Amino acid sequence: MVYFLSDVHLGYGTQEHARQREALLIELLSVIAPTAEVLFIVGDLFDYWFEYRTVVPRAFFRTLAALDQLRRAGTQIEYIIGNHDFGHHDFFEKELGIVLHWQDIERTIHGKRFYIAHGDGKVAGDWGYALVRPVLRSRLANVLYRWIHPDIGISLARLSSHKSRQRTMQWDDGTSDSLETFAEQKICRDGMDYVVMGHRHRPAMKTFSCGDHVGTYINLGDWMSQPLVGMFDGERFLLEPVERVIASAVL
Ligand SMILES: [Mn+2]
Repeated sequence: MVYFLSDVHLGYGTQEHARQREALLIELLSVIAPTAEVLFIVGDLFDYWFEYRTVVPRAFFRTLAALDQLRRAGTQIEYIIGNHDFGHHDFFEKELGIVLHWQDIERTIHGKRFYIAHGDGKVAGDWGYALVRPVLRSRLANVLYRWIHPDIGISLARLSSHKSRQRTMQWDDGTSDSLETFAEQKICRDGMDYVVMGHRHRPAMKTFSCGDHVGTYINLGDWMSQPLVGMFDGERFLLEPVERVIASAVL
């Protein structure tokens, strides 16, 4: 089984809610371990992340340990960086053996073509972010930022993340969905079977038919409103509530 999750936004909200979300994630990671060939983290796992050469944010150590355990159980983990958790360096790769991607990826899974992207920079009205994205992600900005004391640097990352999310929520006006348009292009123009994204904070599963080709766009939603996990068994793609996946694994 191949699993997909995105926009968990660990660290967001009251400490109680953040901890609940984290506990749910950790439970999910442990129940999928026996069946998970691959886990794709489709961005914004953390509400903020900034790491230094020798320091990582302590608030997430439980999740880091759970990811480590899943890796040791033999699951391959690929992590597409989102717009909230771009402060990565090499901790995930070097300490956890998780493959980090700074760009969208394409994979063939059980003969089906997948296009996997967080979705930032694709939403209409996101042009402000499209302009600052290369700056935020630049090597120079990263190096300079690392000169700030971690207690201050990580607080700043947290603060700027809060601003960024307020913006993301404003797109949720229901008038147009450019991620859907993007997905349709990937399916109809590039022949993808599945396009999996997050970022929009609104779950979706929509099939597009073009000629004799049929493809499906999946949006994984977000964990603040309804924690979901995408599951592909080689035949079907399911978008399931995390609680249900945990409950059925326990039975
Ligand atoms: Mn997000």
